[in-house]
Amino acid sequence: EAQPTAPAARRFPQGFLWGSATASYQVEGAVNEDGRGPSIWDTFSHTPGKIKNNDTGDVADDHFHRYKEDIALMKDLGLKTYRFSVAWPRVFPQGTGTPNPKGLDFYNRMLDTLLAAGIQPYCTLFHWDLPQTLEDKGGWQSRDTSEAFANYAGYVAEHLSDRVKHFMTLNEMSSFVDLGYGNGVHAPGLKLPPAKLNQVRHHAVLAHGLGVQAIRAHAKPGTKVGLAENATATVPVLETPEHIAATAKAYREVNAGYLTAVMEGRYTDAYLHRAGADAPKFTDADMKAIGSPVDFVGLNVYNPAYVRAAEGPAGFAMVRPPSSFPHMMSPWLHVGPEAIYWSPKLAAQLWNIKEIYITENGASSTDVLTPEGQVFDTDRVMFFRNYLTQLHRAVSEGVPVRGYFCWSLMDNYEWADGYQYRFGIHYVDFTTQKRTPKLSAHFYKEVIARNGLA
Ligand code: GBH
Repeated sequence: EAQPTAPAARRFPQGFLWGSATASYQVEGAVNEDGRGPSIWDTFSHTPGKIKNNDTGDVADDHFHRYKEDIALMKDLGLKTYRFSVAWPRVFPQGTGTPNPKGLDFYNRMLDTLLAAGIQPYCTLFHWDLPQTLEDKGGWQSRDTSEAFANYAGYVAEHLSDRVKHFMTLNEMSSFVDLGYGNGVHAPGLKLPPAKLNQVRHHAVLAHGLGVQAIRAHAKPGTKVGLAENATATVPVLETPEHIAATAKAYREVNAGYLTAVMEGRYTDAYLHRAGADAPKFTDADMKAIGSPVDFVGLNVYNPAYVRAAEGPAGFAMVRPPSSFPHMMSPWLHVGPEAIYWSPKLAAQLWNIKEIYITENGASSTDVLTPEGQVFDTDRVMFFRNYLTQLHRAVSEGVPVRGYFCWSLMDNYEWADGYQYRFGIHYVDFTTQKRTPKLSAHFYKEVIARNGLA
């Protein structure tokens, strides 16, 4: 049945790309199939005590076998686009060297089904499942890993760019570096001292830059390249000129090791000054590669980081959320819808970006099925309605956001939180693998049909 178009005041531009996202280790399962090598997440999730309930991604959503059913869910939602990631250890089981011929077959099958459903693929090349063999040789502490990533990225782009027109190099450098190598909460579980951690950061941005170059060298003409970064979403404590100006400064500085380095091809003076003797070692050629022009920027937006104007050389100060600040089930996921207004707006202003996507946005809960088999996730619907209202505000001011990917299509393996915290708009029973659209799926379907909010 035809949905009424959203009222003009709440409508998105024609052709706005409504999507949903997943990541390989979080949904695929089938970890030993068709020659896939082990990743650091297989090792980490099988190390007792690292993950809530010792949950692993061995089966996850069994998406590897159920991709057709999952694409049918996407089609039913009316999705225009789907963001997925390729598992590096399926394609190069040892991370480098000889590719596994069966490695890309799964993605070929999946992509053919997706395109037949009229859904555009957006492909992430690294969503944290680093081949274990590379970790054994130093992982992201070694610049060889940056080179190996570029080689892998070029190979995938060469083989998939007949169907994939948008590639993202790395997902959330700041998450996998800080959590995996800084506080040890994610794989590989290291807690490196500052100098070594800064070097890992450098190798991550270098991998991005070399990856961009390799993709351009090997992909079909017209292929677009970007990244998906969870730049800390700075939000002014009040929308006054002085706090807004401080917030723009903060956005550039708190993201200096990652997005700012990529957009400017340099580390800010303040970043290098703060790091002092612990600053990363790098060459001019590294920085040139890191600053390789991108075609688009993907921003994963969740929680806000409040900023105020302050005296002193930095000109800003961060304001911690007070004790009663509302959050979703994940304690870090404070509900600050303005984050999705300010993050793309500031990025576009600071670096004159012309094409932005919200590559992730979503909310966790511990959803339960009613006896009738339904899920009334009014919490998640509230979250989406508020964030989309603020996204609409940005878009209607001319901020060049071209699409939005909700996280996630379905409940999946939430890293160190295992299966307990659910982010899906489809409920997954992890015993039977039955998928059930939640209220939020019905909500999102309406948004897509109306191209806006009611
Ligand atoms: C994204 O990260 C990921 O890309 C995605 O794979 C994930 O499923 C999704 O969001 C939901 O989490 O544990 O207190 O140290 C979101 C950004 C930044 C959120 C780091 C968790 C760790 C907080 N993440 N943060 S804590």
